[in-house]
Amino acid sequence: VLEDGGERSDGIPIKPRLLVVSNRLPVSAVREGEDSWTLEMSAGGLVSALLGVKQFDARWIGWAGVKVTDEVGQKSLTEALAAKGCIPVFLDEETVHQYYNGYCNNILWPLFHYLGLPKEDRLSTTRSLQSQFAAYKKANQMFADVVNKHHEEGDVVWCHDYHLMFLPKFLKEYNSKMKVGWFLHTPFPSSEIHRTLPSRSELLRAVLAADLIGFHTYDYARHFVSACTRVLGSEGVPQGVEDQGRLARLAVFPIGIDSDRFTKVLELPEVQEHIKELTERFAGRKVMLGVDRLDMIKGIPQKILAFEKFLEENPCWRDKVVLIQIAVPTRTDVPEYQKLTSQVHEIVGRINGRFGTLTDVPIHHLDRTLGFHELCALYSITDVALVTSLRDGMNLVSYEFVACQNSKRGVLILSEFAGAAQSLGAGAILVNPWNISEVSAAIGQALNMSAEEREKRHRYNFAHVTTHTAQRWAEFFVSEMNDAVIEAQNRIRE
Ligand code: ADQ
Repeated sequence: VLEDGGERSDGIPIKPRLLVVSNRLPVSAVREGEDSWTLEMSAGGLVSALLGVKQFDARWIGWAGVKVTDEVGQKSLTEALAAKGCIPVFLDEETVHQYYNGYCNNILWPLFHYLGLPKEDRLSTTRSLQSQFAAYKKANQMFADVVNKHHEEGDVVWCHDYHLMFLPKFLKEYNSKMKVGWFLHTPFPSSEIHRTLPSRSELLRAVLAADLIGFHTYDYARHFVSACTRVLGSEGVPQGVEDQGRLARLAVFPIGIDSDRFTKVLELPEVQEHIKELTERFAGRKVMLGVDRLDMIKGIPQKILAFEKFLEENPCWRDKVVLIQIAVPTRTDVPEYQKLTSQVHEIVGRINGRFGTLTDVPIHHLDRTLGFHELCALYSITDVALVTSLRDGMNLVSYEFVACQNSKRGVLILSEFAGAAQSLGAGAILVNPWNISEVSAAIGQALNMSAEEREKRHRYNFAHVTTHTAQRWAEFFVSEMNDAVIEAQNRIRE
């Protein structure tokens, strides 16, 4: 998965070593025999972005998404992953349940996306919050143990996301000189939301142990500083946050994609073949596309309801437009996600029943991951992409769509609550995804847009996507981190 660093003849590594730490490794492991494994790439924003990062000698540390308790299994999986530059953290079932399904997915994820804390009866919530928080800390400690074991002097450790907010603190407890950065891929919510969390102070302090803290947008960084000043009484300064006599640097690093990977793949004969097939299949119809993990933050029901409204109000378009919604199921153990799946199926079934004919339906809904070639072909034949996240840290699907649109110049309808609205806003049609009428009107505007206008908007977004890449994002973060560490050392000397 990750490229080898290699050495110069004098033994000095060509590329700096980077330890990327995230909850999940970029691969999922499936056990085939006692000591044999198949490794499959997993879908997701962080994976897509870091695949584009080639300038470091990177190791990736994380959970392989599988329960392995026996020694033979752990050893063989460690070896299989090592060949891909990956190092596993083994989490037991109870920890996964309490830390991952519980505190991460049921508490932090909804809270950071403004969906609030769970609404069951308060007392049981408080009790389960306490045990899930304990499991969260325990899991973070397990990650810290593995990182510490593999850390070599000079390595840069880059911790990712809300799963690992305690990691900077635990790593610094092991070794105060370790270069530690932390980046949040989700929004950081308004301090008024964050302060409802019972463990609000501990979480903030744990993150503040990092040398550098990064966010996708200024708003998220501002919310974080407000939370620190209001909850901890720490001081916001131009470089970051000063807390208990120590400065944690804060900066904004909007993520991007490896745009070349997308533009190049479109030239491959097999992708051209896919494009031809899809074009023939949907001839005479405009294609609208949604690609999302099936998650409540992605606003999939809202998007489909807006499409229904559009069909309702524009009968002339009924047999001239199709919505393809690709929704890859995630977190399938969590009841909320199971409910969402049924809800989406129900709405799609109803609309297809209402507007479908014997030979065709207006919505093609797929509950699965698409291969990279298939996905790029689909992006490239799309006339209108619909990204209607209720909240989204950035949203890379919008970037990927733009990267694949150099021949078609399709239109992007983008939620104003996605971080990407701040970078692609000038080229996209921005919408409030909660306002079904507004989204329906945007669909009409996009489908009827003149070629000239589409060209202008596409050019703007394409220039952004191809210059603000994943590589640039990572380079910028790591170089800022080196600066932060040097600055901190100078301060100690003074
Ligand atoms: P995600 O919530 O996973 O990421 P997003 O940024 O849109 O959201 O990335 C999804 C990725 O998964 C894309 O690369 C997309 O191609 C892929 N994907 C989704 N559905 C797929 C399918 N059915 N088949 C194949 N591939 C599929 C989190 C945050 C985002 C933030 C990223 C990166 O929630 O806001 O942009 O991290 O920081």
